[in-house]
Amino acid sequence: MSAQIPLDDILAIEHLLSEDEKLARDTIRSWIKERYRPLLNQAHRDGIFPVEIIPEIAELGVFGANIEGYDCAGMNNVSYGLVMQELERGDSGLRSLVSVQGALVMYPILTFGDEEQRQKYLPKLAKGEFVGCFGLTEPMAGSDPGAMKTTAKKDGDSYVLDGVKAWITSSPIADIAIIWAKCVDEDNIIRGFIVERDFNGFTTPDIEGKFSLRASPTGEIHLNECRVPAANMLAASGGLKSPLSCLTQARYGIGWGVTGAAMDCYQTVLDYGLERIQFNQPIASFQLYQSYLAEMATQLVNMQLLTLHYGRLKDAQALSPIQVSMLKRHNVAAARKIASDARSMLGGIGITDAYPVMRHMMNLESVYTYEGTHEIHTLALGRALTGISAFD
Ligand code: TGC
Ligand code: FAD
Repeated sequence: MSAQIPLDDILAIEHLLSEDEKLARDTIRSWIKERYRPLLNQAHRDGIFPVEIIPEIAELGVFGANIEGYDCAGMNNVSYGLVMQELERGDSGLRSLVSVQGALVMYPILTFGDEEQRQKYLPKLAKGEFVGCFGLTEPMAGSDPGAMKTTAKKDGDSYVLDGVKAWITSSPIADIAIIWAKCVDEDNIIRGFIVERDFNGFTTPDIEGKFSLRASPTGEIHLNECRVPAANMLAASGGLKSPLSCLTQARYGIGWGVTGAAMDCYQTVLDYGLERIQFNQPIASFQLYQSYLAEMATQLVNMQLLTLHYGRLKDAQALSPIQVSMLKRHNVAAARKIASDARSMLGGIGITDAYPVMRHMMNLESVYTYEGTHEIHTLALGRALTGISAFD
């Protein structure tokens, strides 16, 4: 038997990270192992998110972790990415909660809101006293959000919102929602609104029957003549570009997050293959099993190189939306393949929750679809490379 080389040593990642970055990663990794993993299988079986743990998640400083001020941790974007990686090493549903809160709720309030709105909402969101959600998708407007039907009509000091949002992460437990609507009095320009749970005409029915992201609440949002104070409009938002720029923040975190899920699948099948005996030898001794592991390790190193390089670019404020499209598209597809191969490498037991792999595999089906499907990112890249839009 020759010496085993840990995956981390192939990239030599430890040499590329600062002490603060390693601390952020290791803190979340331990918390997931000690606190979240023990809750996870039951939560997944029951199809619920364990909301009682939200204050503890907030204590870790992960909500809006890359935002400065407003009780946020003010991490750099590599630390933030490593946090996402470790959360999703646990479960994509947990990473979804955290990335929606930070990138899709806190980011638009910070970027498009006024100081009063920031002071009112951001510290509460950072401390987990409020949970937020992001309503862009509609039943008839998924990949093409510009086709949304939700409207906002000015009426005195309020806007009246009407419409239905579909597939909204955290909506069933949310205290506030960022709703994107067409302002009918302003030539249908798209603007964001902060809608609070107790505003009349706001309801959030659950979506039932999910096989994926079972430990994450997903619902609709119904806006039925929902009256929202004009002061809750995000006045600096305007046009489809505003919600799309939030998606760029969330997609960046997803690129890191799925790397964690894939690492968990790889480590599981590496350990399993060394223990599991068939034909009188560990299955990891067979060339076909080693071929799978070699491919996974290569993909994981590629994924980490992309995240780290783009993380450093983001910290230098030099990361573009199209680079983020490439990151999301590449890393999610790679993670999905790793999870699927890992499932097969576990044999029959791989279809149960004795191992985390099938849960990751099912979760990654959602991640492949949300935040821009794989095909939409293919076309976004195709448009950027050729200068020809396939959408028009
Ligand atoms: P298009 O003409 O391309 O763009 C309109 C304006 O927006 C700008 N833009 C972006 N800005 C920042 N970031 C991006 N990623 C951007 N993409 C485009 C663009 O420059 C333009 O600006 P301007 O100044 O010229 O007006 O718009 P289009 O209608 O052709 O659509 C393009 C397309 C299809 C790529 C886009 O609409 C798209 O990304 N579709 C996918 C929709 C999507 O990703 N939905 C996600 C919903 S949220 C979600 O899934 C949360 S899951 C959360 C979780 O649980 O983690
Ligand atoms: P469609 O747009 O109808 O696409 C169906 C298929 O057609 C896909 O394979 C797609 O790639 C393909 N397709 C569409 N257009 C083209 C084209 N031009 N060329 C080639 N193929 C094309 N949304 C939110 O706003 N907030 C959330 O918090 C949120 N959370 C989600 C959580 C989960 C678990 C899921 C599953 C979704 C969530 N979404 C959320 C919605 C998500 O962003 C959409 O599902 C996604 O954008 C795709 O839209 P759609 O489901 O309507 O599919």
